[in-house]
Amino acid sequence: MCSTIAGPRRLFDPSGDNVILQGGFDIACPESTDTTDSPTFTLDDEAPVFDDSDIERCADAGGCTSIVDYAAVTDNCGTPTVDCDPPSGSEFAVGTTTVECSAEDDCGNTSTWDFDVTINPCNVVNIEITLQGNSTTGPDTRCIKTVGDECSDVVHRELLFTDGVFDGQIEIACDDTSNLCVKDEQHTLYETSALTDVGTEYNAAAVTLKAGDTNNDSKVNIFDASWLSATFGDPHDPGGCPWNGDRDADFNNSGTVNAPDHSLMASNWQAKTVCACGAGLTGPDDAEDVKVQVLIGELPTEVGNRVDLVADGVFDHRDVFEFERLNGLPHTLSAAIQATARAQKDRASQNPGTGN
Ligand SMILES: [Ca+2]
Ligand SMILES: [Ca+2]
Ligand SMILES: [Ca+2]
Ligand SMILES: [Ca+2]
Repeated sequence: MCSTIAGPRRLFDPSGDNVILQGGFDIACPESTDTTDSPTFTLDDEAPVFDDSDIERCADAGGCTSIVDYAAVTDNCGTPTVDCDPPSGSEFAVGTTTVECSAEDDCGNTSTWDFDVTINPCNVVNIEITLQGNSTTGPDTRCIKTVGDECSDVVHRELLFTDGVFDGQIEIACDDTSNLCVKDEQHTLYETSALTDVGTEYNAAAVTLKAGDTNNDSKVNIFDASWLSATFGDPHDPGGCPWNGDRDADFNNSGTVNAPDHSLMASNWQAKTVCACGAGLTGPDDAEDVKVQVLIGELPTEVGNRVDLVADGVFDHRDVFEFERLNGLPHTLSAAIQATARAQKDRASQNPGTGN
């Protein structure tokens, strides 16, 4: 502890390093060491020491400012008085602000310093994303697109998945954001994750991205089935980030388009998703009237040339059935497509004149 020592009672030793006090003192500056005749005190001539590291971070969740507390100042003796402009605990806007501080210890030693506080225009989101059916053991990178409220703040980022799961932090534009819509444009449908503001960060609800959307229209439909059939047995296509438009039906990330990918598409047949802001579906929303067949001429040439196994100029459940038979697959996808076709036929017969 430090204290000012009254003049009449203090004596300086010849070296100038110590203060020799005549007996009877119980407080002094700084710590005392008893001697036979009198306490001896080392003079505190050390100024307070500060952590002058610059601070850089995203804004606090929910906006574009951040409350910043500064590191504590230390001293060899007691707790110094600190004065900063702006003071610790101030709210900082996006940009760089220089903070100027001074400190004084109990013995009048002072120090001054400055450092920069930089707030970047981002908010941190803690999120867990699971890729449905992903069979990869170990780490693997996928290109994930995120979309904020009002379909704003669209970002494509490579995320490292381990055993099909990404569990970590991403940064989004600083804003009051309620939902994050998440998609692997090359492989999956959108899923919406609700954000909870927990102070400095957002916590996002965990999402599982459903496989099967190869053409990025947020529906698992006949076009995706044609691509699965055309590329069955092919190696996966990296596709870049942002997604470069190359299609890849390797949903389970095994390295090739194979039986598990067929199974995933069959289980998600007719699934579709749309973001809370409306982003997602492209083209006509034919959810009530899902296409169950497509003219071969409507398909890309490299696909059309490979999928019309029952050569009749259209791609439908019959071709999928034959594709499944040739590759030893269960007839789950063809059955699903055929069931949709039957349902459409029934609806059309009940509501004549409203069909397509
Ligand atoms: Ca000191
Ligand atoms: Ca699709
Ligand atoms: Ca695969
Ligand atoms: Ca056909």
